[in-house]
Amino acid sequence: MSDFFKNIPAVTYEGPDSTNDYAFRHYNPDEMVGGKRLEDHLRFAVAWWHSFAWPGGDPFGGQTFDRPWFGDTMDLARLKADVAFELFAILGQPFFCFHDFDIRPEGADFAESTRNLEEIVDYIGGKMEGAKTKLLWGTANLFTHRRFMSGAATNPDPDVFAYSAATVKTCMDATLKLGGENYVLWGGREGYETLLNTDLKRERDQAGRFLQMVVDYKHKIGFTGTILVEPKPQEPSKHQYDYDVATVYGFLKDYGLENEVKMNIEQGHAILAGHSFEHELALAASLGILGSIDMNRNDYQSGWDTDQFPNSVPEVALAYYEVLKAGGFTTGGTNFDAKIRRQSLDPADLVLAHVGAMDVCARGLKAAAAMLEDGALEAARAERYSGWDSAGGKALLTSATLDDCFDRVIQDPINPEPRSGQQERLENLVNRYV
Ligand code: XLS
Ligand code: NI
Ligand code: NI
Repeated sequence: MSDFFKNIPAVTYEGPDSTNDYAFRHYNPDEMVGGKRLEDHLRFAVAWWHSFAWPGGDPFGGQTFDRPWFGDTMDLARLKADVAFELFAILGQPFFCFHDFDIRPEGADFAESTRNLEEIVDYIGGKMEGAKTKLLWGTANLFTHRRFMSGAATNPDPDVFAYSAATVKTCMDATLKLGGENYVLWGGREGYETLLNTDLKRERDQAGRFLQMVVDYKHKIGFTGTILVEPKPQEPSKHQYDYDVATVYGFLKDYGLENEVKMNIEQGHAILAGHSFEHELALAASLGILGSIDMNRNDYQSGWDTDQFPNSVPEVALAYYEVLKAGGFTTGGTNFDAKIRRQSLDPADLVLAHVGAMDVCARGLKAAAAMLEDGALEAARAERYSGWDSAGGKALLTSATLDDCFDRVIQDPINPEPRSGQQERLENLVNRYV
């Protein structure tokens, strides 16, 4: 046991009236919602990079956090893992997520980095044996080191492509070994700074080939989890190729991977792309590629990916509404891809950030489940499109030609009457629940 979280108790459910900082007011893991435990609906995960690896820097200032595990040795990597599992135990956290770069020190060369990764993966595996916390997903950090500054798979230098592919192999091996339920690819540097030096067609083909290699390797090693791509429009690249769900779907179709890969959708990335979170979730669900979510929130004034912990129940409720409507998570979950602010120095800040976020998500999910159960939103939606269930409506989508439409409009005759979209009524309906 480290003494990092000394005097911080395990957090349990005490109900809405509790005034204890270290209590859940809404997240009761065992509460049954629509026939399923709340914990099994939400499938919360802690993100290793934000909670244990991030030093608190911003573009104008460096490290603010003073953590006893900061440094580049294996001993410190093990201490970091110890503290991580202490946080998981305090929160009763069912899952965590990691990049290779978060859990192991970078070696002098690829072979040493790989040895470090294997050693720390064994150590983490040992810790998982005595804990309830499982791995939601693993991923490779193909964006921090300077070798990736011009991209990983989409680098103009094929050696960087090969290095990146080898790195992903080691991270998929690590994910398989730890029983991970998904493997994520987020392409922070898969994009460009300036079109003047960029061959878009080549880079897109390189990305398609890379993803195909990942899928092939998944099948080769018998990884039964889900491969997830995480869209984001920009940052750190000026333009990122996996811009949003629609763009990634087109890309998957082009390379024949739409049945192999699903989406990990992040709140802040959706906003950066000019969408709402629920838009991205609804679109992915409609395309059959909704996999998992990275839960966070941006600062709406800065317009940047600030990765704050979620704290708006109405926003979160609309997101979970789309998740539940799509049937809920299977291998996916709610990963808190969120970091405390750089002035939040205390161990308590790290704990309380998660406590609040878990409560916000629990309230949101319960509101979403009640809205679905009520059925009024879906009934209004179905009614709005009910004309398409008629014989004439169905014919339009199958056999009818422009001539048929012309004849029908003349003969029936058709003279459509506009109908209210009832937006305010539906907004009032949602507000009864959130
Ligand atoms: C960065 C991304 C990153 C991915 C994992 O914006 O959200 O944290 O989730 O590489
Ligand atoms: Ni992000
Ligand atoms: Ni993310």
